[in-house]
Amino acid sequence: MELKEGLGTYAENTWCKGCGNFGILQSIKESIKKLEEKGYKRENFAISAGIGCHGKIWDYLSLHGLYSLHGRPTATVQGMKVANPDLKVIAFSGDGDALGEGISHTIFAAKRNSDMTLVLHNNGVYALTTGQFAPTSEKGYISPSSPEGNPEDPINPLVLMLSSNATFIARVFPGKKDHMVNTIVKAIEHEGFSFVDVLQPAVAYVNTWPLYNKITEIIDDNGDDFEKAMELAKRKDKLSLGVIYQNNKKPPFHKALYGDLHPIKDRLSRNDRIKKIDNILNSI
Ligand SMILES: Cc1ncc(C[n+]2csc(CCOP(=O)(O)OP(=O)(O)O)c2C)c(N)n1
Ligand code: SF4
Ligand SMILES: [Mg+2]
Repeated sequence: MELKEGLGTYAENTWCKGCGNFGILQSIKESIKKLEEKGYKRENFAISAGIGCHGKIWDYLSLHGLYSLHGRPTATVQGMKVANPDLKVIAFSGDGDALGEGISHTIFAAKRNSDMTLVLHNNGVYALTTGQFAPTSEKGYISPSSPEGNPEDPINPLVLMLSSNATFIARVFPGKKDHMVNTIVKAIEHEGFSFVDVLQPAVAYVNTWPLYNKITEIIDDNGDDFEKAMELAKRKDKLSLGVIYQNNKKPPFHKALYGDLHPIKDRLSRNDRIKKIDNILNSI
């Protein structure tokens, strides 16, 4: 596939006017450009996306990748990375996608420290399917599936990721774009699992722009202080933006699995593979 210079595509954009997804798309484009300036190659980025309004970002980015099933973009990019460790892989996932249908993939990618970035389009709603309450919807949220108000408490994605041993956890807001771009660059450069919780207004359902503009606060990067990270994740008076937690001591999954082997470059020839299999069979 030929990659477009400006990272955009010819696909018609069908997001609602004012949707926070526009800020995510723009921030990703700027982040990729910054990474290219640092020497990363465009052809070595690979992306996947789930199903939902967020998933359309796949159509709007001229990058290599594979459109996934609902809840499976994280599984998809992990496969890409394990097969080709040269890649920088990014999964775009909705709050329903990553914390509902695909929650086990999200937890296990963090647990095994897969070298990937998960961008969570956290709009607190199943947006594409007309606004049903999602895992991060506020209690009391009135929707087609909760006409009397959502009876459940929301999942806190940052607390979930800390408990799952994610090695990089950040929160960003498209209303603070330069900060968002710089944080996404840090997330993609992190060697291991990086989780970026994006506070994404879905204006068609709840216009959270004014609220997030008011209660978000940019913090200094926290580093690997786990207790402080939990405090920041649970804080309610303000929503902290920035790197909530980063731990560089754990090896990424593919290195723990096969060290410096490169499954593509170090691939055995057909004859060598047959010989190896013969040896195994003969030794039984
Ligand atoms: C296995 C499966 N279950 C349900 C659906 C229907 N479905 C498509 S999009 C969607 C909502 C997605 O919500 P979210 O992941 O939060 O993305 P958003 O639209 O909010 O960006 C659902 C339930 C589906 N496509 N596949
Ligand atoms: S329904 Fe919500 S998430 Fe989907 S495009 Fe419209 S504003 Fe954005
Ligand atoms: Mg959603």
